[in-house]
This record gives sequence, C-alpha cells and structure tokens, in this order.
Amino acid sequence: MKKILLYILTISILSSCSNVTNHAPAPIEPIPTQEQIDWHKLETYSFVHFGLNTYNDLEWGYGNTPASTFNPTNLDCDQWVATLKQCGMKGVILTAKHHDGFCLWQTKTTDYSIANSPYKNGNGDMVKELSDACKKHGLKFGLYLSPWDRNHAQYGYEDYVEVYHNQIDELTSNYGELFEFWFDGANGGNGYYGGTNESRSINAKEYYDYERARDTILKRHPNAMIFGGTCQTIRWVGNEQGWAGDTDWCMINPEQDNNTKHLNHGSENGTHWIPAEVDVSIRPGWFYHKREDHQVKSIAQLTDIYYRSVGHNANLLLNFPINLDGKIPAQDSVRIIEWHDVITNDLKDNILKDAKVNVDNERGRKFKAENVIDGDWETYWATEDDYNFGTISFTFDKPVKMNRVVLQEYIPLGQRVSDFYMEGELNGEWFKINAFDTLSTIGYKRIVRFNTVELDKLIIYFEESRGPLCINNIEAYCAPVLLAEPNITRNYDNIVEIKSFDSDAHVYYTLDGSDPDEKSMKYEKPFVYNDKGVIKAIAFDPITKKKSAVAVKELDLPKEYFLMSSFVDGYKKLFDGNLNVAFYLNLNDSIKMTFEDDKVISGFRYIPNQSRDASRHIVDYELYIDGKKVQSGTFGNIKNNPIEQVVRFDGIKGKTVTFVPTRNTDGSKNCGIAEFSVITN
Ligand code: FUL
Repeated sequence: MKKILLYILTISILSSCSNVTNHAPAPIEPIPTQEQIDWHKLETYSFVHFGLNTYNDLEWGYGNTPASTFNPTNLDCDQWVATLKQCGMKGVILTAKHHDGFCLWQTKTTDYSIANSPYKNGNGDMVKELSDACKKHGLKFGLYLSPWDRNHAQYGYEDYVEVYHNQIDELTSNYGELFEFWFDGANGGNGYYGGTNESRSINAKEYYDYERARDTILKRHPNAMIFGGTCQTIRWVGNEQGWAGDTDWCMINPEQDNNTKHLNHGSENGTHWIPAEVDVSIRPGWFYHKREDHQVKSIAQLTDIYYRSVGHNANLLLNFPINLDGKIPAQDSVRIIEWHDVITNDLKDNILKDAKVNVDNERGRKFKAENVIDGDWETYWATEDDYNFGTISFTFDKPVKMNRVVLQEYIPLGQRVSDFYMEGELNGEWFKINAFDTLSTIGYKRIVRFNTVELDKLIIYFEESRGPLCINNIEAYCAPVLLAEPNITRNYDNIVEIKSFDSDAHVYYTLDGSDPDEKSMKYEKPFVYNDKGVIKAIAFDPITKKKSAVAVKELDLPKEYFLMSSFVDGYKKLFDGNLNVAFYLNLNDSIKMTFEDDKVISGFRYIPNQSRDASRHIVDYELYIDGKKVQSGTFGNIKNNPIEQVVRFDGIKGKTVTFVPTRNTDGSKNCGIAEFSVITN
C-alpha cells in the first residue's frame, strides 16, 4: 500500500513538472561531422613553407630552378615543432610540393625532388623528418600538395593527373596519420613545363578529379580535413591577411564558393557545413626572404589576427617561413612565443566561473543555465522550442572589470545565433557594452572585445536564432592592456595620427624630442603638424602605470615649404605617409624639389616601398644641390633589408635638391619610392 502511495506521489510530482522538456532541441541542418567538430577544437595550428623557393628567394618558382639548389645545412625539424608546440599550435602542415613542382619527399613520380639535391646526398625526406618530429612532440601532421605543377612536362594533360594522384597515394601511405590535406586554389598559367615555357590553363573543377583524391585521403585518414578542391570539408576564408568576418557562418553554398564575401562570412542559409580556416603568414611572404627580416608581424598585429580568426569562429593556420639554414628564424620564434603569452594572459582568469546565472527561459534542468559555466563542452543551456531568443545574466558579489567575453554554441546541433548584444549594470545603472565589431554570429567560438567596463551584472541578449538557443560556454576576462609602441603617421595634409593598438591604453606624446611620460601631452585626436621635428609617443596603462617602448617619428619639412610648381603629380605619394604606395621614377630621371627660400640642407630620407613583394628599390643614387653634385652613394643592403634609408652630411646652403637614382635592385628601368624628404638644419 505504502509503495503504491509513493508511486502515485512520484507520478504527480513529475507531471506537475510536465512543462519541462528533457529532450535536446532538434538539430538544425547542416550539422558538422564528428571529424569537423574535432577539427574546430584545434583552433590554432601552423603552416611551414619550405622548398626550392627558399633557396632561390622566390614565392612562386617557375619550375626551372635546379633541384641542386635545395641545400639546407642545419635543418632542424625538431626546432620547428618544439617552437610551435610551445606557442600552443596543435599541428603542422608542410608544403610537400609547391607550384614549382619540387617534391620534398622520396617520390617515384618525378626527378624534380629532394633525391636530386645535395641534402643528405639525395637521401633526405622532409616529409618523413617532419612527421617524425610531430610524432615525437605529440603534434598533428598535415600536408600541402600544390595541384599546379610548373615543372611537369605533362601538366595540363591527362598524364599529369595520374602523376598527381600517385603523389597523393605516396603521401597518404607512407607518413603516418594526417589531420589535414591542403589543395591550393592557384592553378595554371605560365611555367617551365618540361622546357616548353608556355602558358597552360585547366578547368580545376574537372581536371584534377578531386573526388578520387578525397577517396584516397579519407580511406587512409578518415579523420582528415580537406582544404580546397571540389570536396572540401573546410573552406578558405577569402583573404590571406588573417581575418574572418565578424559575421561568420560555418555553412556555405558550395556553388558560390568563389565569392569573397561569401567566403569571409559564410551563409546563414548555406547547404553544407564547411567552416573557415584563416591562413596567414607571420611575414609578408609565405617563403623566407632575408629582405623581410624587419617585417615579422608585431605582437599587436598577431594578437589582432588571433581575435579576428579564432575569435570569429574560424581556425588559425599561421605560416612560418623556414630560412636557408633550415630553421624558423630566431626573431619569428621569439615573437610567436611572446604572442602566445599575450593570448594566454588575456584569457587567464574566467570572471564568470563563480557568478550567479539567471535566464528567462530554460528547457528543463538538463539544459540549465549553469551549464554555460561548468567547463563541460558537452553540456549546454537550451531554450524551449519556439524560443529562438533568450536572455542570460551573470551577477557578481562585488563589481568586476572585464573587456572580453567568449561565447560558444553547441555546434553538434548546428549553428544558430544570428544577432545578440550585451549590457552591463553597475549600482543599478544600465549601460550598453560597445563591442569592437558587429555582434551577430557565434558558432564554435566567438570572442567579443570591448574597452574595459566595470559592472556587477552582465546581461547577454540573444535576439535572433535559427532555432532554440544551445549555448555551451560563456566566459569573461579582463585582458591586461597591451602596451605596444603606438604607430605615428603624418599624411599629405600634415595630419598626424598616433594609434595605440589597445584602446584601453592612454597615449602621451612630445614634440620637443624629450621622452614622453604620463605628464606629457595626452593624445586625444589627430592634429596638424606642418613643421619639421620629432614626435615621440608612448602607450600607457593608467591602472598598472606601465608604459610601452617609445615610438619615434622624425619628420622633415612638409610640402608647403617647396615651390609647388616644382612638383609633378606623383610627388603626392612621397608625402602621403602611406608606405605601401610608391611613386615610380625611371632610372637617371630625377626628383627635383625647390624650397621657397634658401635652406641649410644636410641630408635626405628615402623609404622604399613596403608593400608585399615590392621590388625595384634604389641601390645607387646621386644628389645635387642647386645643380652641383654633392653626393653619390649606395644603399648596400637594401635588397635584403628595405628599411628607411637616412643619409646625413654637413649642411650646404641651397634651394633646389635633385635626387637621381642610377641603379636599382633588379635591373629594371624604374624604381619605387614610398616616401622621400629633405633633411634641413
Ligand atoms: C597561396 C599560394 O599561391 C601561396 O604561395 C601560399 O602557398 C598560400 C598558402 O596559398 O594560394
């Protein structure tokens, strides 16, 4: 009898909770495969570009440079992998063959390979060495195999397709587990092609038979992702600068896959789950060039890249060019380890861990709000059917400061949220949190950045979603201010801008040559500076009182000091402060500038074009004052190191300065000049 009573009681308690749903929301198609989910969780991994290009100072070898030029003397794959592991990379992808056709492994498919190089007397195998190093250090290993082959005589014909598939066969059979296979989109064009030196074009969608390639890869490596081709499981993000859109859906419609906007953002109505991978190099080029030693991306740039890739629902594939020694250059290693420290410190202490969580809708206790802070990826907060929106709040015992919020959706059920915003409350006062970019999608991971706010309650409003919400993780952090040297520029209108990477930092500057501190002038907005002088600036953290290194910008007399009639049109580019835009001048022609009155002229400043792959830098020059030659000189190392060149001499009184380039770095007939100015006493 008692038992029956208990049974009735239990039933009635359960039925009084009948509005509580204990089944998961229905998936919203398309959804990821388990392999794709595992890939999302990798977040960061590396590319290494290495091969014949490295030894011939090229980005896209033509396919004719001799195999014998591949000659690393101190090759150390262990150094690569140990460095990459130290900075949190989960895997490494090697360019087994780039467009030049040179194979880095012992292949039966061509003679154009490491077997015909001096490296280990032709017995070396880079694919093996790197896969062994990855195994040793516990990193995943992947391969890039360029479909385009500028060396192969049969490229463009049926025979090459067979060769290409044999290469895939060798690479997928002999080197252990692969986590990713990369098919480059660059295809066809001119090349050596067995000595024919012609242009060949193919229809990439049909020519390579990517379906067969996919079958070969997945048969042996069922967990591998495929980048590019017609059977891709992950997509190119549409740029090589290191960013995914702030709106970033994992879904696309494959038939629109060449549209850049579509690649940047994906599509809410996409038919296939093909998430974005952001590929970007730590230097301007993919391969090593000594001339880019001064252009390793800064901590500020790399940090921004992280937030605009991983923080925008994409994985980051960060490239490291291997140098002629066969190593990741020291400055790149140091930089990336510093970068990893910054990211680790930014996202170190999760403020939400012990917060009190409230929601306005919950789909039963299995899907309770607290799941978003339990650290378990598999549990999530879900709303009831038809609740394609919801609000979650986090209340703190005492006010906290924050400037980052991390959000994750439970993607096995599909990507859902398309619009959200955040508010804070401090002592009963509400305010909107102004994120640095548009808050729309979340996906596997979204990291929202904003200026530091103090609050005792954080509220997130999910406004629109493709179905009930399924949020499995929310974290918040107060990242320390990133104290990078500010960037000082002056444009054609003499407007000076001083930009700090971190908008929580204050910027102070001086115009008298002294080192700035927090008592110096505070930079609030761009200002006009139409004189010569030195601007020095620092970024300053008002909380810790720490400051960045001092940025120094030496500025010469602006254009207003010259007779404008002495200027030709393109001269504008010499004064525009944009180092990626050059004025082109024929060798032995001149830049001629005439001051309105006599000046004591004591030198000049020339900044070579800083844009990617810029060439035609000035090597030899002559300088005349009032028609008299006062200097002829050489910029010795400009090819390898195209940084600002400053030439100073004892002051000479005069009005007209004539600068004549007489030789450039590559024997072509003109040279590029990003900026040119005259130093006066
Ligand atoms: C591009 C290639 O053309 C570059 O050389 C580089 O390999 C990059 C990763 O992909 O499309």
